[in-house]
Amino acid sequence: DLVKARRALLSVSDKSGLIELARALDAAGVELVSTGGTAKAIAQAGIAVKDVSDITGFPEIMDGRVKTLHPTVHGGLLAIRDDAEHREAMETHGIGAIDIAVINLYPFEEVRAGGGDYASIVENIDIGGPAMVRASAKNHAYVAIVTDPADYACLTETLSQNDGATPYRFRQELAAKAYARTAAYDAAISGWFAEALDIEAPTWRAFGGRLENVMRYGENPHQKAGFYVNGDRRPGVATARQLQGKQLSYNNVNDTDAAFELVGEFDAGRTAAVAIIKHANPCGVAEGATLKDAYLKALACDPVSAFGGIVALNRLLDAEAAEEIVKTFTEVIIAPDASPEAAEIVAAKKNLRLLVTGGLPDPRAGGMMAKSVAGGLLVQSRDNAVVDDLDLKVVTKRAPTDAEMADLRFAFRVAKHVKSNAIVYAKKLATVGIGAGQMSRVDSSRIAARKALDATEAGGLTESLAKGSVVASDAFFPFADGLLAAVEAGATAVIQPGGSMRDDGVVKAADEHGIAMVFTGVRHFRH
Ligand code: 93A
Repeated sequence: DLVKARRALLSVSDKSGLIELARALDAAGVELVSTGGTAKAIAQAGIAVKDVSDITGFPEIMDGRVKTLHPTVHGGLLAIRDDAEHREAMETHGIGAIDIAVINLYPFEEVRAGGGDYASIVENIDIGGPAMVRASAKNHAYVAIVTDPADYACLTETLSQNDGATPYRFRQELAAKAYARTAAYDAAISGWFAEALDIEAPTWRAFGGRLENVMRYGENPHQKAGFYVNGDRRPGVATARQLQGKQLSYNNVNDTDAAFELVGEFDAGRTAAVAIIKHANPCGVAEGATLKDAYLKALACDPVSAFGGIVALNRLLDAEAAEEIVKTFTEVIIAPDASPEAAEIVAAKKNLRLLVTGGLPDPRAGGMMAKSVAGGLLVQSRDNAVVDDLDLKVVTKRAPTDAEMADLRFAFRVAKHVKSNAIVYAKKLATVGIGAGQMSRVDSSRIAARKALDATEAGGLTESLAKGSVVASDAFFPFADGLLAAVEAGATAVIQPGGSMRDDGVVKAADEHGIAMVFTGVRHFRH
């Protein structure tokens, strides 16, 4: 199953690593055939190369739209070498076999992400490239198809280890990768159309993505995992620069995403904000005069859970905040940027990953989210409702004070990012107790109250942190019990969507206890 490499076809838009590869192939005695720009680059480096027009006997036409779409090329890629009829066709039509294809496609994703105009995005839909990739991959019994410059070194090494030939298993693996690439490419094109035409449902096609990173394992060590990116430039885990630390794990990426999306809710011009995340739920979130202030307030909410957590900041990480964060064992820090002093402080912790994104994600932006279920994908538009845009209605006799109102907005902003059922206690723009992921709302209320007591004890305080706090609920209280649990803990104001059949009873219970309650009219389920 070894195939001796005699002839290679190279046609690449991304020319990185090209010359090195061409030189190695040439030295291994492989004949090179190439398209316009690629051939030019190879020839300029002084390496012998044939132009594809020389083998097709046909010029590149229509601005290169038609250059390799020719039987000489596709016959050379698709021929079954030990089939008598195929061999006869090759001889009759002067078709030479191609044993290696090195192809990367027109940069559709990059041009789209770079905000190219309609015509130039369309022009960057590669037709001939994917046709050759798919043909080569189909004929992997004979052809090695390389679609990623990161695999060039592996190709030359494999050739030198096998006396200038490629093994079957190697060609099979390359074929699998090739189809993943063309699938992702078409998914990106379809996703672009859907966005341009404002068709929402079909955008699930945009979830093809490109394999960015193979992880050591998935959620658990016996699961395999990879990180696929789809070209969306939203600041966050997919586009961040990792300045230091170990490779991100599957859970790291999931948690870091949750953390950064949460701090994206806090306008950096208005306030400093910090979120600490564990298992994709916040265990502490706070606004502060400075990041250090916000971090300490967030940490105080649940210092036990913060151990081994992810810390997200909405502003440039400064030295003062970095010094505090490194005192607690932390897995990842993510921020729009980091000062050189802060980066140096973090550098003392070799394993701690530091990611910088260059900006914050826009919480109001559209876009689609997907979740896999048995047999398919569930797709929906992003929850881009922001409390500042909502028509808040006071439904109790007592209206919230200004301080309560600020905390209510804060708490509802956080509740959006807590797994349902979500109950968030907040005071002075910091969470003091969070109840997440319970099957009954009253259990979440009780857990959040219990966490507030724990935080009180951890802080060595005498008065419960829940006293004088406000409470946010991601969905309406179906009964008064959840509200009463909050009242008992010492909360004075509540924010919730409203809309229950029993709203009247819940509002009445609030009035009886002098609670101020606000309806948002918008629900924030998150699962
Ligand atoms: O315009 S195409 O869709 N038509 C073709 O026949 C064709 N053949 C190769 N694009 C085509 N290609 C692409 O050209 C390759 O996929 C590669 O991305 C690029 C290389 O062109 P050059 O060698 O001129 O830089």
